[in-house]
Amino acid sequence: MERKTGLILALDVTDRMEAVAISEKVSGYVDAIKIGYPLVLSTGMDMISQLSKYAPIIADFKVADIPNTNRLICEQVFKAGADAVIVQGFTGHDSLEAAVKLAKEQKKDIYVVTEMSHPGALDFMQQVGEGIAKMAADAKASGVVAPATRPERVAEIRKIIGNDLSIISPGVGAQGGSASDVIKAGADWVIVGRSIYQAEDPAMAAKKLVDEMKEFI
Ligand code: NUP
Repeated sequence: MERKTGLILALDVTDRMEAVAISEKVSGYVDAIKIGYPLVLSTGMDMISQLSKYAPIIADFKVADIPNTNRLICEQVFKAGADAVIVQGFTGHDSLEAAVKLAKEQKKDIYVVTEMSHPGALDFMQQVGEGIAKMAADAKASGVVAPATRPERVAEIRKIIGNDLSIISPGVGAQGGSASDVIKAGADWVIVGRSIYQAEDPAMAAKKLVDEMKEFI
């Protein structure tokens, strides 16, 4: 994925027309559009190819299964036109390696969730976040998903993975994180949903974020 603005739109709307309208409005400000279960379950898998004309598509299905099933799922998602898939890391190295192997064969990307951005991630996930980051680097994944709500953790994770992997970081705006703070801490992209798609003017909201990050990118 090429970094021009540092912004990824999380398009968690459930209406096809709205999804297309917002994508059209913000396409000049985003490097990718992340879609997940809310949009795909309500509109269908063909939403992926429909939106791919506006920006590369990251499919946030947080895939978390045995190696063979991970491979089968990623195969279908890439076939539908996605450029990248987000997988969970807690399933371990073999599940991750199966997804990465397939992605490399197809010149696609896998992003691995290390520690999630919501408060409940402290219950279990944070304890294993660093180990997952190391595993993602060993498996040569394209990058990791790390929390904009905790820039200090993003800085830790950056130390572990080095500069070969990217960090894409959700939690800006509605969840309380700051775009410029997390970019300064070492993230390559911020992932932003509600603050853009629920804004009165989504293009203006996206532009504001891009302007905020500009000097740190
Ligand atoms: O740790 C994570 N936190 C998170 O919010 C991992 C994610 N994939 N996400 C996703 O990022 C979440 O499912 C949503 O699609 C987006 C953040 O949206 P918002 O809080 O900006 O509306």
